[in-house]
Amino acid sequence: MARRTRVAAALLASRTAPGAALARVVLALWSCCHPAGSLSASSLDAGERALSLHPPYFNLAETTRIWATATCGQDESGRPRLELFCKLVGGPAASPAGQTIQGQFCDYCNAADPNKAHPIDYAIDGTERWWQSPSLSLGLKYDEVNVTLDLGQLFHVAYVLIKFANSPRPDLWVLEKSIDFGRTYTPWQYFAYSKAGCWERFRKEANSPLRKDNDVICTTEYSRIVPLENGEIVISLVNGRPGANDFSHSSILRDFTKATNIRLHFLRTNTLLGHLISKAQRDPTVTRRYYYSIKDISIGGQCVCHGHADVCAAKTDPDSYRYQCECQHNTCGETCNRCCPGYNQKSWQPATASSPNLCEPCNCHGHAFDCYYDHEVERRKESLNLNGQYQGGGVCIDCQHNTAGINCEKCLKGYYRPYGVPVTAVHGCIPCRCTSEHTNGCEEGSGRCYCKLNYQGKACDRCADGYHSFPSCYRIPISPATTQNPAVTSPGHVDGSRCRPEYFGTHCQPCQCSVYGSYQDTCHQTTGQCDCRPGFIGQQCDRCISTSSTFPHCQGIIDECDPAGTRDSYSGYCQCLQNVEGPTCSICKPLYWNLARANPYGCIDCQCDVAGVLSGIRECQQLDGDCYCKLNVCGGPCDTCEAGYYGLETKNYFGCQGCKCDVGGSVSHVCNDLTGDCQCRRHIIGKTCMEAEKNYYLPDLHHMKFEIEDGTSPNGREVRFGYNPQEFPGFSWRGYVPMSSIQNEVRITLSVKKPKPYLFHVILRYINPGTAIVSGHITAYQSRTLKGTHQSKEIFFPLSREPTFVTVPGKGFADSFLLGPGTWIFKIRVEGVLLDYLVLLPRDYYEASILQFPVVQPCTYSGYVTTDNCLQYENLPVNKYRCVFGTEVTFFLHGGEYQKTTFQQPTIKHPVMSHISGQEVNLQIKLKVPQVGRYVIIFEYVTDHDLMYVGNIKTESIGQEMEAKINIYSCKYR
Ligand SMILES: [Ca+2]
Ligand SMILES: [Ca+2]
Repeated sequence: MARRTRVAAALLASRTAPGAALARVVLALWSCCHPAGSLSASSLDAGERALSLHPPYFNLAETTRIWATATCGQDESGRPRLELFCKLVGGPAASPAGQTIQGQFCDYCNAADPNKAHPIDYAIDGTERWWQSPSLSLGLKYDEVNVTLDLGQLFHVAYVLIKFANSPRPDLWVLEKSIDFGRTYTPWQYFAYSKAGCWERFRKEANSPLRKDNDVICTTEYSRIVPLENGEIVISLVNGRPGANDFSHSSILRDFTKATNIRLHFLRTNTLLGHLISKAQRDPTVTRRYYYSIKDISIGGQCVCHGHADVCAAKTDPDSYRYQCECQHNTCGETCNRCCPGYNQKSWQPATASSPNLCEPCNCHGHAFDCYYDHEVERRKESLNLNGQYQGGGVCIDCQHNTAGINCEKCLKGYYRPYGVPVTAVHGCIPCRCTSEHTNGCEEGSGRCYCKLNYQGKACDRCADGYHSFPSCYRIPISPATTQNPAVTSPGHVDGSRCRPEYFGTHCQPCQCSVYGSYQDTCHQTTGQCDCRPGFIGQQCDRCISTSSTFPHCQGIIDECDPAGTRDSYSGYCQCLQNVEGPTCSICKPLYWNLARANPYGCIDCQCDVAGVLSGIRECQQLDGDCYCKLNVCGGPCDTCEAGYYGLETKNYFGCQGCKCDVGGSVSHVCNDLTGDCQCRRHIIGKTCMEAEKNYYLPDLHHMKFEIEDGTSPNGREVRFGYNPQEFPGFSWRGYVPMSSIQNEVRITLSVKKPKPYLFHVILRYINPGTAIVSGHITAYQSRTLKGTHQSKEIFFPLSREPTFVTVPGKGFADSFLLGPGTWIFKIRVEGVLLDYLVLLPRDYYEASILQFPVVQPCTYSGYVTTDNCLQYENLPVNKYRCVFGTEVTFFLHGGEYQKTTFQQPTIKHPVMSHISGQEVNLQIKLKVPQVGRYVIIFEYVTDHDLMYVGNIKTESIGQEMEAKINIYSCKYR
């Protein structure tokens, strides 16, 4: 394992950080020469908000659909036609493009000619082109023309701006709106040339002041004949009205401005001295000058979001609504016109300037996702809100987990919630332990069965008084003459003298302890006093101590309740948060730990790897969250095998197994922690590195073995040899050579394939069946000519009737033969032993020279693996602490820009690490802090730079920031 340098940066206290919070560590690396810049990791909400929200205004006409009932240059069915028209204004010089007829400037409309067409689209196209209606020369019916704009959805319209083109503004017309997508229209504003016109046509007083938010007025201002061209009409639907300054408060004005469609209903064209020249004369030289023309229509509006959205964005997949409110305040719907599912504790209302009218979540105690609002429930104060008050009318829908009730606060019939189990507990409602045919469910808290009329007993497994023959339990006929059936005793009696636990007194009356006020349903044997919870008194614990409280809600803070684990002490006993238990809510439930106020459920989940913990469940220590690891398992969550172990699996009850890597065949004793595969040396294979690769073999100590029976006598003949296993058990190859007076010398020819002279021990396998140590001589030589290579040694064969080995020479420390490459002859002279084979043992096998090589140089980091002998330093293991790997870094900034993190493995001995280069690099790391406390942050890195860098560290937890610096030294060694 190559060395990665670590820097212990700074002591960082996260005292205020809540235990389970995700602390964000922001690591910024700067070159030493750069001043530390500022680093902002979060943008917080800016200041105060208005209570009602409004999306911005925009020009609705840009995206609207538009059509007109008649258009110049096309007939009723839309076919092109040539139409002559003249302008009311000007003389010959007015426009060079047209022609002059009797002193008038005239031109043609033609839908087929792009230069002469005036389709209605030109009214909203943003250019100088214009829409034009047919002139009255084609018929007086063209006095009345409609231009309709379909906004596509409901908007608030604040103003309408119309620019006319080559004709004057209309004499008489109505601006109309629809809020039902064009089915019906109502007038928005009337326009007439004269006050008389207002009255005669619309029964409206002209130019009357705006008194009400929904006044529909008649205006004469915009019907004057001048200007003859390019006149404008500005219609404000909000300004000047009483509610204009407080739009969100005036529902009347809000409704008045709503529209899905807008219609310009033109009734009469303006005429030059119109009262003098009668249209009815049908003089075309006059009437071809009368028509409508519009250059541009703008509509200022905003989405209708009922004050619950300040953004209204275009949708990508348009259906009915193209712009969608981004609803806030827990509202939903295209116009934020209803509360979101689960938020119906109060009735929906639009937001106003003084109140956002938030939709409140229902309190279903975690047992339902949705609810509806019921006015009657609110009136009767039956629905509990999240603050524990009976306010609002939310009724939970589809209570889960065998719960029922308006707030899913009760158990279904046939289920009960034992004492002390909080109402939020997921599996709080458990089945009644009662036989269903004799009972009507059971009591909340105690689970005591409610017996049917003719049954009694804790499990309703006996007949009630006056009934007999369980399980039928027939009624005993009442007869004053007979005594009580002796089989039926008093229900509370046990063997006639003592009462059962739930009964008391001489007559064994039932205790009748209150479910709400008492701990259990047993009472004092003689007094009948039940065991009351704090805040409750009375024999049956059915009254409150405090006179200001009403039973069963005996309020009052109970001192003993642990504030970190208590949701409420409302009913006079400690009501624990979801993951807390105990009479004072001071203990985390099994599988949870770290009781702290900051935890919404009191305690947080144990983070244990099920495969690595002893019990097989995620149980951890209450205070530090440490899991109970199996043997040879480490890491805080018990998710890692210790080095040298593998196989973290649930079924491995005894933890990780040892790697079993062969000492000789593997590189190290550490194996893959999942598969157990060891890292083998060259040409070695197998899970534990014990097999040779194909075409290789594993040499044993005797792999340079030479059989004596293959040798020759001094005269070059083959030796005589024996092969009797009784004489030489387990002989090798063909047999063994008995050395005797008649055969006292044998010569073995062998070849040494070492590249240079090498030291060998010589070992012989033999049996000495005699009665004394036998001595002999062994001589090695290459040929008779090379005298200098002669090496002769005395050899002793101790007594041995079993095959055994002797190393030459056999006394004291072994001496060696120096054998160079080539053919060698070994001459053995001895009498009285049986020889099996000879072994040459190279010195590597007995000297372990590599172990004698003194290594003092630390290995340097060079970006590649060197085979030089160097000493590798390793860091102390820290893998049992929380860590974030470089590969988990979310992103980093480079020169202020987001960049994708790149990964690199510096050498194969390094892990994959996050690669950082350049200056002013920001790295953002999210680290899970197990609990509140003081921590040291350690960074592990590799660098091939010789400079020292300074990094700024900023840690950020909820609302808390801390800063520190680290020095990133050059890291030459690995
Ligand atoms: Ca235009
Ligand atoms: Ca042999």
